[in-house]
Amino acid sequence: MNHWMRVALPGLVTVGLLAGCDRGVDFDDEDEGQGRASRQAAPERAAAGGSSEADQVARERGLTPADVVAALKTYMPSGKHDEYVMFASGGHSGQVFAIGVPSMRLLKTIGVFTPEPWQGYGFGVGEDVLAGGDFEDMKIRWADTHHPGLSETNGEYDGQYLFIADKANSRVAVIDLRDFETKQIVKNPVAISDHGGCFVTPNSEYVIEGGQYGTPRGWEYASIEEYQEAYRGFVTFWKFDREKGRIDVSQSFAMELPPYWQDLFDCGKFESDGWIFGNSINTELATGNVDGKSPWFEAGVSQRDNDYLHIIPWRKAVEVFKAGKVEKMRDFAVITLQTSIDEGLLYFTPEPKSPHGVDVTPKGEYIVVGGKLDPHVSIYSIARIKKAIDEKKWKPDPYGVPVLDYDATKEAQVELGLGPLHTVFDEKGYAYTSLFLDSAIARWTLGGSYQALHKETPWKLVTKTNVQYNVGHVCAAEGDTASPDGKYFVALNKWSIDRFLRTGPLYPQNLQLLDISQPGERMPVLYDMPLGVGEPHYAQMIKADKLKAWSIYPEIGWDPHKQAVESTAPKAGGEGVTRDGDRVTIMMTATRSHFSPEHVRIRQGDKVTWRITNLERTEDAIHGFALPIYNVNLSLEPGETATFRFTASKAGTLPWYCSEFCSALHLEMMGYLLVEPAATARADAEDTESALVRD
Ligand code: RUQ
Ligand code: CUA
Repeated sequence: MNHWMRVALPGLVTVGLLAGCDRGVDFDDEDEGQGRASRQAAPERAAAGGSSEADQVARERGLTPADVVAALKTYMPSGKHDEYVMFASGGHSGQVFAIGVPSMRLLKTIGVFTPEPWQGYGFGVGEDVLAGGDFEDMKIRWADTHHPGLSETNGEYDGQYLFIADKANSRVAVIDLRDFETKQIVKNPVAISDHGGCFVTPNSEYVIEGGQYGTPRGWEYASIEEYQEAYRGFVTFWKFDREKGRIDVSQSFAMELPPYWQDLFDCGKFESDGWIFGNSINTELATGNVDGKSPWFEAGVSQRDNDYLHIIPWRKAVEVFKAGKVEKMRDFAVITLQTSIDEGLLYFTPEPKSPHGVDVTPKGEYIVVGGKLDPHVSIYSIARIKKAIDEKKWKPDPYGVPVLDYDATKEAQVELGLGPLHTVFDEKGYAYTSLFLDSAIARWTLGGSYQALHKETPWKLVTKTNVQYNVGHVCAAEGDTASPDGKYFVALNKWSIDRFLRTGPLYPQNLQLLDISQPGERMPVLYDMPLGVGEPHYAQMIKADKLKAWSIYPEIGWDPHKQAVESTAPKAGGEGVTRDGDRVTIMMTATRSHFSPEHVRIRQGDKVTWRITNLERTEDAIHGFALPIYNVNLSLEPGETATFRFTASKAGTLPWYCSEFCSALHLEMMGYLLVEPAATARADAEDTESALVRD
């Protein structure tokens, strides 16, 4: 470890503390390699001696040499930018988090399924987007976001769009990464719950949403006793129109599956291009302790030794959909199970009981399935799968779906430890799998064409790093693309016992950053990031320079929903209030530090259309617009125009104000909405001839 013995810190002279080696402290031990648990074993071995300021700080804070290295690797000096951005699902917050890596600083929470007042999402504008996810007359304003999926070109993140699914209500959202805003939410018309979404095809032609719990088709009712016949699983193919930046529901379709509780899905690439893979966890068709005698779900769904990996040639499914061989369910095209079987769209192969996670290797040859209740990961090869299909090496399942021979499709099994779940990859030919029960990350070697990258024994465990605790998903830099970067790895831990100051019985989640840049056995934990907003499930980490986010909207009067200039938007000089009967239109502009007009006089009962344009062309010159009682709060970004509507049912004198501290005179950036009570307004109206109210 001599290479870091003399490191220059910004603003400090060469750090003397790292010369501690010279004074007999052995830094080159396995502390650094094996995470915090073992590092804590030797806190007394804090950097010794030395006289520099850094040395003194390390000593006073009781930092070990490994701590100091971790700090040096993650510290981001003021004004410097992170190399990667990780998009993490927000779990039951319904949102998405953008986090800088390696600093692990939260850059933004993106409002997706849940209203978000700072972004003015769902408080005056954005309701139409949120309403896209409603079910009939039921307003749904939360979500359990699971798997974010960045748009891809040739199997690489292209930085244009992000998709995220809601497990609770089976919905999918589209986020435009030019402004990091949610543009669309679609409700799945046939499936009630999902899990395996979102995963995109290598050129984002389709956004895949895999189902979860078996349900009656089309949100209908059927008793639990009819499970086998009336319940089904689904996988949905949402057609993405990149030009429009929207999912085209009319070109989307679902495939009906047996009610096996489909779990995760992933898309093939290169050799496996045109295929998708999904696992399942209830081929037992268990229905829980419905009669007081049957096992609880937890035992009932784990009785068989095997479940089924689902193998679907999606391009072929698209052809079948385009040929019109579909049934309509709630106006949505569905390829029935029988059609899938007849057309060769669905195959199974056994996987160890109740597995979890299915991940395609970077070059697409292999599919890795986490054992969950089995200590192995099972690796299948697409070449073997194709061969088994060609040679018809199968037996039908009870629904008639061909189940391929396990040995014919399996490439390898690697024993990793307890509770293997999800796998990501690096550039060195290693795979990384979360071990939920072991609370560890396993690094293991891939075989086949990856062999040349590491020259170690293929399909073998290399090392494990402990994490705190109960790790679910994992994320590595570009770790599920065609060309992973390695370097950084994040464990998304479900529990955080003893890691942070206590915040009551609800603990934060713990996102732990690991350094995976060195081959072999060193894979140290660098940083703990508490996240107190919701439980992130999957995350994806993209090279920051691939993101081309706007600093201001391209033109004044920009409508972010259309991503185009709105020609009728309020302009400087065109401000005012006009009336047509009881319809009032307010044309307003905002700039530092005033709204124009500053007074709006209306009458109780008026139907109000309020439009505001932010005239600013300066980066970060945001104006808010907060209006009491009427539940309005906007975020007007430079150039943005917004329109909101309400009926002025409550009379009163309401001060509105700018809710972003935009200038020294921000407190003065306000105005009055004067809503005359109905009775007074009637009397006044008789006195007034003008229908035009000008401020
Ligand atoms: S899966 S529990 Cu991403 Cu591990 Cu949802
Ligand atoms: Cu504009 Cu504060």
